[in-house]
Amino acid sequence: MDQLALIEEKVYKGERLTKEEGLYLLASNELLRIGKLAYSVKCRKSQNKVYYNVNRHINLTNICAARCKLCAFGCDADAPQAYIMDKEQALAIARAAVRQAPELTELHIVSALHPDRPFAYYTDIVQSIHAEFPSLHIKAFTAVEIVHFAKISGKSIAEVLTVLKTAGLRSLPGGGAEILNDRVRGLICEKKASAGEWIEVARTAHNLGLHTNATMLYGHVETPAERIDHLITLRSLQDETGGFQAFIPLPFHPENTGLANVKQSTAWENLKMLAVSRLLLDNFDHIKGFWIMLTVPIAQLSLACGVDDLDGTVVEEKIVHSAGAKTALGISKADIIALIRETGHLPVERDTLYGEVQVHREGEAV
Ligand code: V47
Repeated sequence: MDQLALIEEKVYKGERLTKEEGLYLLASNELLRIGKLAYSVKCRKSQNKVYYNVNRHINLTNICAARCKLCAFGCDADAPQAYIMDKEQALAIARAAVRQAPELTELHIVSALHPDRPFAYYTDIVQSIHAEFPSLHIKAFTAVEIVHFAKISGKSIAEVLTVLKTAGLRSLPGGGAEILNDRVRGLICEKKASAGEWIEVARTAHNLGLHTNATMLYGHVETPAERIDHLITLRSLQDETGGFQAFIPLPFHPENTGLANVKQSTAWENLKMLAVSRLLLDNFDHIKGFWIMLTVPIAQLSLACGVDDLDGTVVEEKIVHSAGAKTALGISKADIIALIRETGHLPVERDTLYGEVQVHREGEAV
């Protein structure tokens, strides 16, 4: 039996894959077999459903003290594109978003690490949005931002999260994880939270009853082993807390970053990474194919490789568009439903915690 057949047998029996098996899969070019295997896991977990949500991204500021090499969004305060929203501007975006899409369920709020805005600036915005739109789920602040808030406020991570939770924060997005390895972080994002700090925030959030997502930014300076170690680190924490909802592999976009010479990952590599993530992360319910970073065609193909969630309508994306992404800034609900339907899956609008908002059976109006 070849090694892949042994891996297939393990997966069909529901057995956990090892680091070595993960490395074998990453190095293999049998994409169709790997994709099919990952798809069998997806079907076990979410049958023929594919999820999306109606959301809106808000980035409060791009002024950043960390200025990571991987990032084209953050800038200095005196850069021509520098901006920071005040509370009224953030509220105005939330109001406009609800006006444009009354069915909006989620605000995804992340920002740069502003050098001197106090913690109260962020809590005030969360509190004000929550007061005006109590049924909107506020998914905000990456673990990296939480570490920054702890530093500027002198509070512990648990205190920061508790204050934000009281203000109306309901869950955390998965950004800032990059590769959870300090060698890699030293090369691509040396000034921001370490791997250990990122993990500590996720653990603390889960212990406080806040669900989080996890991302992996790949396709820059990391080795295959560092990618697989990243997955296994997340899998171990998920065994401990069960607090992760979705895993989101993010292909690196080099344009306008400090790593502009890096060759961007290909469709082949992206699909394999999604499939391998589905196979290694046996304790994650959802693998998200973020269409904005993958492109719509690859996101659609990813539904045959283990992905069961395409993220949302988004409306306005800044982070990866600063780095050369050519995808649209947002997508309509009708378009996302149509592209899921075309693959033979059942489109399901979800809320942030995967509660089903609307199941789009064939022939039913959107
Ligand atoms: O944290 C930054 C990444 C992330 C680049 O949790 C880049 O539901 C590619 O985390 N090329 C932000 N990626 C996006 C993110 C996210 C997106 C959608 C859904 C969720 C979720 C989370 O984007 C950053 C960083 O890892 N990023 N620069 C770049 N040049």
